Amino acid sequence: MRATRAGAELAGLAAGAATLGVAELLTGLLTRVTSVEGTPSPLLAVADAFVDLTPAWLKDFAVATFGTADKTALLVGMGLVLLAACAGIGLLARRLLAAGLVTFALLGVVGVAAVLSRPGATATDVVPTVVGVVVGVLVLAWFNRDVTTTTAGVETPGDLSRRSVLVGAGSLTVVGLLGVLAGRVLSGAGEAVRAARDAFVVPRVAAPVTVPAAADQGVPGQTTYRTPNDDFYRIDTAVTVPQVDPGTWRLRVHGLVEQEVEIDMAELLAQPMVEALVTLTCVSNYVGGDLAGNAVWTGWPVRELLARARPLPEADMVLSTSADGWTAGTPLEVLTDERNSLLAVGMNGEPLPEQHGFPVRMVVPGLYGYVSATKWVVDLNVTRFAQDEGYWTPRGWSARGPIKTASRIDVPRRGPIDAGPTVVAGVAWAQHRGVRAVQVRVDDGEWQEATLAAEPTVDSWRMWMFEWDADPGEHTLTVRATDGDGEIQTDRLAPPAPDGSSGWHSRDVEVRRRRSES
Ligand SMILES: Nc1nc2c(c(=O)[nH]1)N[C@H]1C(S)=C(S)[C@@H](COP(=O)(O)O)O[C@H]1N2
Ligand SMILES: [Mo]
Repeated sequence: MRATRAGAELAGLAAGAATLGVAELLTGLLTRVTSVEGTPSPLLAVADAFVDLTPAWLKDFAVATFGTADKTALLVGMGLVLLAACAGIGLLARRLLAAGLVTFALLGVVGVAAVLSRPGATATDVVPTVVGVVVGVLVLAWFNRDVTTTTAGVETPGDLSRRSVLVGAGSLTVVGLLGVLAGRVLSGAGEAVRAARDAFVVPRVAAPVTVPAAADQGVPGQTTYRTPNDDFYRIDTAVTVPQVDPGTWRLRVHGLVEQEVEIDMAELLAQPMVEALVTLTCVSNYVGGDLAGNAVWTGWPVRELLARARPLPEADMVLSTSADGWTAGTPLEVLTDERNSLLAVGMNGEPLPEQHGFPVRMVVPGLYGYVSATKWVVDLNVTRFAQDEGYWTPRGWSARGPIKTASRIDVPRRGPIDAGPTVVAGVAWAQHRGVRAVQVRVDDGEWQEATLAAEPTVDSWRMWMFEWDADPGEHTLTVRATDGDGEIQTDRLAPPAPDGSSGWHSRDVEVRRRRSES
């Protein structure tokens, strides 16, 4: 009896699900028993490895298309590819069992390679995946056991057998997926660190930041000066949030230094901490995009730590590394000058949210996040740009990433709006230079000055508003900012890669005649 098409596909799925179920369950058990976080689950390892191999244009596309949901999109996409692959292998196995089994095993090799590619992975980490693949191969062979024995072409009255293949493979698929779930739960993913974060107390500082009310203009729909943690954009390469226990966290400073230094959490928290307002911006932000956020950060200036290590004169870069192996290359000068470059432990008065780098991240005013804002930071290598490069540089992004002056119209949205007095409002940024002026232009008219909100620091963005007496019809509003050095934002259009988008943001608005006038 040969399985039906559906039966063959389902057998492939059952093999795949059995592999994942066994591998994830074993991973969860191992993690629970050894209580070592971070035995990479094969599924997530493949996702992580995929992210690392992603070319710049694809990353750019993913962020542009899915924004902060890029990780969900990746996992869903991976799931679909895996489904199709397993179903295909099931069909192949029905025709040519050996070919199906070998292809399945090759898929397993990809999983093993992905697990091994994770930073800090050891040989034993691959055990769950290998066992899972073996189980999957056996499952596939078992469902196809008849194929080889019935070459004589004797059709058995196969209805029952066919149904039993469907039922068997279907149930095994469900059991496998339950195994994946159980594995994730068993691994206790995140419990310990969640508890540590709940217990974490953000240190008090001598001079707390107070945000003046005048930093906001309160126009409905306009960005708020401070971004609540829950609304703060998130960008990183981590498919699962790295779990870093503050109790075992250490930060090492080494490389071109006179004195290697290592500090732990107790020592970090004993340092005089400061608070600073800093607006972070992602280099992937398009003109008019929302990959920027402003918070009060609590931390210890990086320059104090670097001063202890005493960088050698030839050093010009600090390569910071996160717990998951991601790196950023930051000019040494920016970390040692007077600006508030911080080893931050607090975000808007709370411990850093796990997604934003708990327990410690870097925050550097004036530079895009990809060259400075290392979350879950554990290592600072004092080095040279000529010698080392951060994660994104070999992937097509510039080694240096100063933030370009930008301005954005938040309201009005597309419209239609009523004719008459209308408030146009938004935000502008030129971190560490400040925003001196914002101008708005209606259609091809003159540039007109917008009203600026207070600017508590040049390291954060600045709100602006403009009163517009809107005439009926189609109009285009355009905005541009002038930075603290008097430099007008360029109108030269550039995409995010390689060093940040530029160009003026404009918005088409349809204005309709007021009812009373019509
Ligand atoms: N460990 C780690 N840190 C990272 C990244 C990353 O991928 N991994 N991405 C950087 C980028 S590109 C940006 S824009 C900022 C975003 O910080 P946020 O997610 O807290 O907004 O984090 C930076 N720090
Ligand atoms: Mo970014």
